Amino acid sequence: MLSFLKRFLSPSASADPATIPESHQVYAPRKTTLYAFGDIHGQIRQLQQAIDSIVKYAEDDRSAHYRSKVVFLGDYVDRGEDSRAVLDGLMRLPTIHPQIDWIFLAGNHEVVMQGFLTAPQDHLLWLEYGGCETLASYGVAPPASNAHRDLMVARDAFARALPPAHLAFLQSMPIRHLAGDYLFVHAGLRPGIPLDRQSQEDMQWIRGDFLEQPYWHGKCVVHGHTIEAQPTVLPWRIGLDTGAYSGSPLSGIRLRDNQREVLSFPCLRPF
Ligand SMILES: [Mn+2]
Repeated sequence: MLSFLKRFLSPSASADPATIPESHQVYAPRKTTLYAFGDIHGQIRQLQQAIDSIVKYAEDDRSAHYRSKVVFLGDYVDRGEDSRAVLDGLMRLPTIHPQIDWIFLAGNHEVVMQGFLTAPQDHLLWLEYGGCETLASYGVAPPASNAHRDLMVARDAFARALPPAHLAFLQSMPIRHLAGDYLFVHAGLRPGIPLDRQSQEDMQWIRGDFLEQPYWHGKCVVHGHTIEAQPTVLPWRIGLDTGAYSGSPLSGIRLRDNQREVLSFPCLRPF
């Protein structure tokens, strides 16, 4: 009772950057179960398992009078074979399961994919980092070379093949999401910068400067982007990119009150 009262009076963990709270002091919003999933990168079968599992969990949430909110942490496309199917599957979720709140953050791969559509010459890296697999999933041949003319041919074919609803879905994705003591973002945050002054580039691309030193950002940061062998569950950050595209599990987490449960969906295809 005392702990409930304490939480009621002071519902959020400390905002002092020098003080990292204990895990049990970090709370999901009241009466809401949060779910988050790391980088999917075109792995439709693991995504489907994750969705089936969430839908079951959400029934439990409902009977316990909790709302269910699911945050996908970005990087839906590239590297894996089924980027198109992954985007298709994700964008339908709010219609199929309206009882669940669905949030789809933009990862750096979603940014670069859209960059290729506007200025392919400036986004050649996309082709090296899995963009050719995404083009193939839309039935588009990769550029024959990096010559401007070949790039424009591939870009135009991609623009024709990409359904307007997919483009609108990509353009609608927020960069970050706040819920209780948790901040969801694709890559991480820059230490020493207030939450409302973090740059979009850092939130979608940062690695070492965020990961190397424990730092309390005023929220526990739930992120993907940098592959780790296991989900990393620390008081100040939760890293969920376990490299699903390379035959490893797709990782997620379930956050309710001050409890944390790791979710794991193994690769089913031969690798
Ligand atoms: Mn990624």
